[in-house]
Amino acid sequence: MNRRHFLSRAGSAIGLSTLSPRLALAAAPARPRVLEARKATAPLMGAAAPPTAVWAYDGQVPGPVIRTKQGEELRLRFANRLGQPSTVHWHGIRIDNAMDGVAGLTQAAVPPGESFDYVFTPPDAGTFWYHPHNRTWEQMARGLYGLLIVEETEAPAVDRDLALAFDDWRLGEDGQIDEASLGQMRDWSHAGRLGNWLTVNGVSQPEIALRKGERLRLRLANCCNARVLSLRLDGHAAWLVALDGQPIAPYQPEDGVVTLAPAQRADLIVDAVLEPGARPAILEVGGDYAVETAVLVYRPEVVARAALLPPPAALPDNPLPRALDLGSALRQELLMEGGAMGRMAGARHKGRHMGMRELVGQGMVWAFNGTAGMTEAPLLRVERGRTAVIEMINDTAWPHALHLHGHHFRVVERDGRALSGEPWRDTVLLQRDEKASIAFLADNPGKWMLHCHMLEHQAAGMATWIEVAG
Ligand SMILES: [Cu+2]
Repeated sequence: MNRRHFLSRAGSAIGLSTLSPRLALAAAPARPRVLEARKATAPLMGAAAPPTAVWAYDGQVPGPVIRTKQGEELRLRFANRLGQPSTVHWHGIRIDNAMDGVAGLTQAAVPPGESFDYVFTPPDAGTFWYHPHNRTWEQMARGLYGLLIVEETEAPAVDRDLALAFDDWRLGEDGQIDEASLGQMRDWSHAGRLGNWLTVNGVSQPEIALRKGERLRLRLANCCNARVLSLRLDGHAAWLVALDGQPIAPYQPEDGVVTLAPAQRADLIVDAVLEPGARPAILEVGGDYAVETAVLVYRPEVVARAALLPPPAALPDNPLPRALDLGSALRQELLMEGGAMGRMAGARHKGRHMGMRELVGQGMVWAFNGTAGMTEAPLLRVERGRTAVIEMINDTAWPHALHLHGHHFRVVERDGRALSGEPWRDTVLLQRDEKASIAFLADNPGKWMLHCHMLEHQAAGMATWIEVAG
């Protein structure tokens, strides 16, 4: 009896008597895990203050940490219970194009009340994250984001693996999200929406317990709309072991500072060397300030070690391209223009040229190669298997964080200096007036966005796409 025949008889009296519950369970397709976006509240200002109304995945901010294993299929049913259409983008995953979650490019936005099944197998282990890719500037500002951790088959030996999602919120005096400023052109044409309230995993200045002698893996993710974070763990020499999910040769950064543009991640290995009672902070540092974002609290107990821990080994390699053939690469310039204090006089939008005044009326203030916003044709069309180089020129008075979907890339040139062996990244920070060339192997077919991850810049024109043919 073949399988179909067997199943078709299962409902009959004879079938039922021969079908054990165990077989019935095994035959049922695996139910996907549901990830539901809905309105919720979160105690952003602390337990003593009234909670903040947010939009959240599964009712929590950040959304649940989704943990999976490298090479294993992940099935997630996104259920949209918001009042507006949404999608889920799996940031940094070299994913099948149809699962990339970009509304209007790889899928239609999921209407309120409907759902969409995301099924993909992450090729790379590392620290990734997820967020909407429809009205991202609003939906993320309201709380929709979460971490996606893909575990190595052979994970490094650590006592604890801590994932920390950093976010800055713009809250009013009442502790609620400042809605009046959503979409405000002053933010869009300047640095983007900068918050006035910083949280780590949805909590302001959380205390994280640890014990002397432990080895920690710290996964830091910048989930802010637009703020660049420079983070330093006080009192410890941390090893940087991965950036944007991809392993690097471990090293201890100068001054201990790790700078993360919006959407960037860093994995650190930290040995807890302080004494019980110590309270070192993870600081966000600038030229003349240091803010405590979270505090590590050493517990009275100590983990005894027979010997000092050796420096951490490199994380296992991910299946990234072996070589980038720069000599035969397809090259494309990307001129970034616009914004406050810029020189841009106008740009193409909706198929015709507009002056600045008209552009601003359309909510546009930035342009790539003279065009504001998405175009019918891609910026670049490249055959599968070829190396592509995008020469980015930041001709604006602002930093930008350029994110390429579906691929990791290396920076191969900065301000005219050739670089080799730079880390694989999915997001790169360009300072004002800076130039940087990125190279990647176009090995993932489909339509892939390339945009500024300062979400207000993206919404106001800094968005384009490339196509990998084949
Ligand atoms: Cu930008």
